[in-house]
Amino acid sequence: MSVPTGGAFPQLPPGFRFGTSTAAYQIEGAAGEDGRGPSIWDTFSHAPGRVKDGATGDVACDHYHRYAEDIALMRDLGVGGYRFSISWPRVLPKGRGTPNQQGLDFYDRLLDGLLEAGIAPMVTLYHWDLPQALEDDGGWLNRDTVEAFAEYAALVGERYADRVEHWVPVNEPNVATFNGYALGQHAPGRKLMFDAFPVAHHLLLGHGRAAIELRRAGAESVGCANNHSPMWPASDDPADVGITKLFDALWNGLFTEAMLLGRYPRDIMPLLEDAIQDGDMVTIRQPVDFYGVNYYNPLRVAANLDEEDENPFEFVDLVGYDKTDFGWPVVPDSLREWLIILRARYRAALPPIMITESGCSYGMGPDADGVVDDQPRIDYLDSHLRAVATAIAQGVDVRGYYTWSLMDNFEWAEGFSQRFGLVHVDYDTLERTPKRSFQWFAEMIKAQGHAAEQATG
Ligand code: GBH
Repeated sequence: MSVPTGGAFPQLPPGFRFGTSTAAYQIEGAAGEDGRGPSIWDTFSHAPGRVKDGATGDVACDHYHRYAEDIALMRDLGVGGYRFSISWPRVLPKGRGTPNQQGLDFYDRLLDGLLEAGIAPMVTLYHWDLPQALEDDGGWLNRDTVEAFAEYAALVGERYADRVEHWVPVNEPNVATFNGYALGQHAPGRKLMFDAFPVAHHLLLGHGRAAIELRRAGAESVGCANNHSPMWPASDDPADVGITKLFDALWNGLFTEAMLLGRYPRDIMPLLEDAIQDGDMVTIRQPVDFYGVNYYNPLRVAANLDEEDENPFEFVDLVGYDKTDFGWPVVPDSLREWLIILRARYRAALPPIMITESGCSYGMGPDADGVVDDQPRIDYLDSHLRAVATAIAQGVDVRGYYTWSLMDNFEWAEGFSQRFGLVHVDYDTLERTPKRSFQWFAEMIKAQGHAAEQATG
């Protein structure tokens, strides 16, 4: 198999954890089965015009029924870890109250199957599928949702803590706030712009309350999965530099500072202070055992000088870089850059880092021989793992890399049109076909610790 750079596989330190990542609504399907309640993503995807081609997660990858096959694939891949999310409305159809036993049983089967295959589970509690019943009461704008989330965390903590290696209370609270409540491209599709900030505070409170409940239930490792992008100003014009700083504070700073330091960046305090009650910042700053980074690409930011437009930010194309099929620039060194920035900003407050997502969308399917030749994904994984190795050599403590994603899946507003998987999914037959990147990832894992032999032949 051809290897893009250097002829050897990237080498990570002994004990480094390789894994794959997924989320419930994107893969499970079985949306109306076995007592699962509706989530905001069921509502959103069924509303006309919200998701590309009218796609929904009703069936998705049918992982709910095919989980055993998917575990077998991961055993072949040789990963030591698997990050997935629990569907809140599958275990609590109305978000709180009486649990759904069939839903709880499903995650028992999944966890037991993973452990039998020697794969350590990392479990996300909230990957954007809020029970619709809670949204009907205001969703994350309503502070009561935080208490419902804490009850849910206690329920699944008590049931599963003996089998879960790592916990992530909330996936990407920045995306949930901005894409879901400020801009409306994601469920629940609200366009509140700067009025969405209470959502950020409530998601952070949810993170803290869930961490407390999970630990009380015996969880040993609780972290986070925050989406980060290095922010590059579009020019050295002070307008662009200034607005880039502000967007960096909103996107990268707010959630991390609250979790690790128990405060909000001063510039954006005015947007949040009405939501803060006594004791909140202490609740949010729970000790985290690892800091999870979901990384995709850097952003080039400019000031939007059109004053009719409420949005002061403009995103400028990163010319000169390869793009994935999503149009996202491929800039591996910016992952290293972000890891270095995190360490410089948070120093002793920063726990060991896990890359909880990193991956790319390329659409190729099986050729005439049934082979899915996705060389660009191999290049992506190779170069990003090398960027992580370089960051480690430069002193950043990174312990794992969970690639997004195990298999092609429901890519939110893009429906099934963007494919991030190491495994191809045929959405008519639901047949799984490991891509060439899958073989590469498996060989890369096997080659750990053998760099010297390979390099010298
Ligand atoms: C993650 O979110 C999600 O956790 C996961 O569920 C999802 O499937 C996966 O990523 C892939 O999308 O301005 O064009 O340069 C990703 C959050 C935030 C990543 C915006 C890309 C900027 C794209 N995204 N970001 S662009």
